[in-house]
Amino acid sequence: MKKVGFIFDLDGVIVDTAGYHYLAWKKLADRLGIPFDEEANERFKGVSRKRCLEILLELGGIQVSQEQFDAWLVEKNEDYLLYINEMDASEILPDVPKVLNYLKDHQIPMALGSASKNARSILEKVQLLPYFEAVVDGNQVSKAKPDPEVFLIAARELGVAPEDCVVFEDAVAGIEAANRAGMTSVGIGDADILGDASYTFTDFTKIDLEFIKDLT
Ligand code: B16
Ligand code: MG
Repeated sequence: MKKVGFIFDLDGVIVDTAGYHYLAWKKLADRLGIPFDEEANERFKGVSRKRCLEILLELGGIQVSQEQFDAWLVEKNEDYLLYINEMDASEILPDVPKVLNYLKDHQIPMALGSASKNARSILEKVQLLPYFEAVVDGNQVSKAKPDPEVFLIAARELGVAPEDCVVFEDAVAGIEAANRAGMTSVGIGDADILGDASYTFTDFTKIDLEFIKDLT
């Protein structure tokens, strides 16, 4: 039997931390007088923290020194962590454990592939860290999605060939990264937006375990 690996994005796939990112960015935006709403926050999904701040400052037409830029990155993350520290297993998105438990029971290796530098502590908070053989996050990756780097590192750490990996992603850039890595891509969200994915589901409640079995 060929060895397959499953790779999961974090925000928007396993948990919905976008709301907490929004609250933390909104606080900074309000303080700087930059108009920022949930629609603008859509542009931040799957994007690195540094790139998010660059976009925010572009929205406000603000240019700052590297020192100030770095200080605001720290400030935003400290506010974000106040929310993350309150997270528990109740925040795992519906039916995600159904799929993770199936894979675990069948000894199919799993990895996380996320842009977040807080990924490991979020997994710990929601008690899912033991499920993952590899956690590849914003600390290890130098090229952001849509570059396939994050998923290629995850495949290497799992010891599985890229073409035998399946990626679950909610962001367009993440689907592109998975496709460029030569992996099977499963889009979680709107099929009209994630049209380049090999398969799409609105959420995990729509995923049948027969579908997972067929991919293994
Ligand atoms: P952090 P994902 C991404 O998570 C978020 O979607 C994105 O909004 C965030 O800016 C990025 O992580 C970095 O997060 O500030 O915690 O390093 O979808 O790649 O799991
Ligand atoms: Mg995501």
